[in-house]
Amino acid sequence: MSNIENKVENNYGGEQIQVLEGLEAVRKRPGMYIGSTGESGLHHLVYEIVDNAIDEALAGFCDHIEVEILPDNIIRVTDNGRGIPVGIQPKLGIPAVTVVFTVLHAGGKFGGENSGYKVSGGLHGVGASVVNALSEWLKVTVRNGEGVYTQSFKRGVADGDLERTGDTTEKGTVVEFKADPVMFETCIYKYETLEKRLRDQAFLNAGLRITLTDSREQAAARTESMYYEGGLKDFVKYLSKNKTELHPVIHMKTVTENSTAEVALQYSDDYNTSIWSYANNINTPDGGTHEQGFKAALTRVFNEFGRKRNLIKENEENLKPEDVREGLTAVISVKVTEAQFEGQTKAKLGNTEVRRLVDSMVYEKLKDYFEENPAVVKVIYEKALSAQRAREAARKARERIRRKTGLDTARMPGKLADCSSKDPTECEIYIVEGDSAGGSAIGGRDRKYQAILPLWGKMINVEKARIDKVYGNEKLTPVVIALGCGLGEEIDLEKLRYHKVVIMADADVDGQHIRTLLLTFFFRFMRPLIEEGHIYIAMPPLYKISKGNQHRYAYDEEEREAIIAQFGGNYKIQRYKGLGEMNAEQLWETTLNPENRVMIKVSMEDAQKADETFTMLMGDKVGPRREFIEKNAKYVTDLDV
Ligand code: TSJ
Repeated sequence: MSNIENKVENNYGGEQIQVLEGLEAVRKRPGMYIGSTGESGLHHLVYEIVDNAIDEALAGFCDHIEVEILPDNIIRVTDNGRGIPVGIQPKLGIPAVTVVFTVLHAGGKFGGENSGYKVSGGLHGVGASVVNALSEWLKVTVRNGEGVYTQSFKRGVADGDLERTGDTTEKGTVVEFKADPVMFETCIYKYETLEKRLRDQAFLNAGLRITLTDSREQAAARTESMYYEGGLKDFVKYLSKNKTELHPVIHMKTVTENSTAEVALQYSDDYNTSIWSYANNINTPDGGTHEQGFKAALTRVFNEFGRKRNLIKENEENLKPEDVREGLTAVISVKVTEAQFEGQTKAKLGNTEVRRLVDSMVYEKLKDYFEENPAVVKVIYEKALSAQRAREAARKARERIRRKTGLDTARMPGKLADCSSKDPTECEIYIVEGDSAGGSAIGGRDRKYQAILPLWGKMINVEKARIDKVYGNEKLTPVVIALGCGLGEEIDLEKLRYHKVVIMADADVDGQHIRTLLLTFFFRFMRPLIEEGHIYIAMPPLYKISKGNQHRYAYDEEEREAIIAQFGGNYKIQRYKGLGEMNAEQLWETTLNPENRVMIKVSMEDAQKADETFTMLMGDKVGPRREFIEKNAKYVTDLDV
């Protein structure tokens, strides 16, 4: 007979048998209680304990929570609250703190109406007893201003009674535990994972200080103190720290008898939307009724206020939800007595009453805010109306391109020097940056199957541009029309007019730039062209070495030296600074003639790399760019060494 059953028979009454059965249930099906026994489940243990301390903070009795990752992946959570009650719980005849750690679903509930717990953040939680059951050992220390009490457990079973070990004037609770390696696939905590969740909690609970410390390795010890007096306002500021904000953060809050709703929002010059929502301090990545209420009210306020103030003219359409969300950063937090989490991952809020709660708050408060802040109204409406125009322009541009595509040469771009063949499989198009190279290329090509399209005007950064700018761009539109296959979701390779699309640009920095831009464009908007191997990069030579009437071309220094060695003395060497320096004949010989030319066939990997480099170097985020520069600067020094 097992140890546990012995204890049951010898020491415990009926209530305790239930306790042990509960404990065994947890250890038998841990996933049912903490989601998984992988990394996520492991970290869940910490959240569960911290959530209990946060409840004490919500009740107004605690303002500092310390989370430590100690050597051997032991976790210690300390708060400065009242201390878990140590008095005997009448029903079970054992101390309340012991109940918390041994009875399933006991966490926070025994406090009753007068405990000061109106809304509990731990509702999602499964209770400290589950953490206890899944820990090799756990130790709790309570200070209640009079005494110090401790009790230890092994795999959820009390290792002795609650003991009073001394006197104290201090108050607080300390819980230390070591996750049971028998139960988990990994017992190694990730600092960043804990940090993310704890920072969320610090933002969601204004004025609460949460300290995270990792002392597993002395040399790499780290600590962070997270404290945000501004709460959600600071959260929004933090989320938009790399964006250019258009106005100060707008904040609103409503408290009813058994719920609260709070929203902070700000528009930036960004084109993306980032909405974060929480219910009872738990992230709801799949949204739910609080998000629905928010979005509905936002659109309604924009349209009603806009009509009233004639910001949206009579003959104009209403703003769509996506128009009023462009550039928005928002955090929504609701607290309700009984949150219903829906969906597979319980990541969506289901409480129907919350939709109205958030909707009417956002509607009323945002309307008032608009009435009082005309300067902000001006910039926000400019933003939303320009998003609306962009949406409309994108639709029209899509239609225009759709109409223009096809084999109708009359509608081909004026700059295109088309080929005479109409068989796409043998046709090639050279996309050439700049005028003089374009001229030579037109003169030097084989006009039967080679088309030349010189590029003109200002190229846009597709990374920073809105879709309509891409569709309408003067430089890209001719490319799309000439290729004939459309773009985006409507792309149709059956209509592709040239099976070889060759990007031809100089070997210098500017050439590199236009190559990257075009590759990124193809990758983002015409990806099948790359996947099917239609995109090429021309490799014009860098040197021309002549001796008498003999000419040879070199594509790099090594080749140049080899040719010079062959020629012996008396040679002439010309370095091409750009394609524009070659005449038509030279261009044919070096770059266009299939017999001599060197081209690179672009793979998805190349394009992906161009895209990534591009996102990083041209996007809005400063961090990755600095990282890239630092990393590459380091490579240089590595080479130097
Ligand atoms: F997870 C946990 F339960 F083990 C745990 C609880 C862990 C940590 C780190 C802290 C806590 C906790 C619980 N901190 N503070 C409290 N407070 C109470 O349990 C408490 C205290 C007083 C009263 C009262 O009505 O006087 C009621 C409660 C629920």
